[in-house]
Amino acid sequence: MEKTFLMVKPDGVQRNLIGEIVSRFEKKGFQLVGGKLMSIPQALAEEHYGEHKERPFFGELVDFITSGPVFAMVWEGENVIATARQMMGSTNPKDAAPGTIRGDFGVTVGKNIIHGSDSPASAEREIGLFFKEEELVEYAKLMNEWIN
Ligand code: RTP
Ligand code: MG
Repeated sequence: MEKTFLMVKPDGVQRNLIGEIVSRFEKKGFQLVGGKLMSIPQALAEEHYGEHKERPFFGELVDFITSGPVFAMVWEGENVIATARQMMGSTNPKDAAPGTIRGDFGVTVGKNIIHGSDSPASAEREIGLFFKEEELVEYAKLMNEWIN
């Protein structure tokens, strides 16, 4: 079953949005298989956002993501990578549709509340960066029979 890496960014934690965000993915029908509140070390932040190293906002991005605790999660489900991105909305909250997380709760691109892997390759890479194998829990939910 497909897995993705999602993370409530420091602004989402400060604004008490962890529960709201977890609730949206639970209600959608995805399954939480890993989660932890953590502070991101500088080196991990730079590696996580490595694809943006040459961008002018890289320094700000790393400073922001290390500025306070984040809630890191792994979610599982059919097409969860692409569907989670849709549920998050466009990168810039000004373009994000109402009903999406960024559309409902965000204002500026630098503080856009949530991160989600953008492809199967990044999901695998990011899960590996943030979670040890033994931190992920495989379990059956009878309710999934009503979804899939
Ligand atoms: P993320 O990686 O955080 O899930 O966001 P994303 O895929 O939607 O967007 P991405 O292109 O990967 O950009 C990563 C984060 O960089 C910040 N950003 N700032 N100042 C700017 O023009 C700018 N552009 C991007 C955003 O916070 C974005 O989430
Ligand atoms: Mg991205």
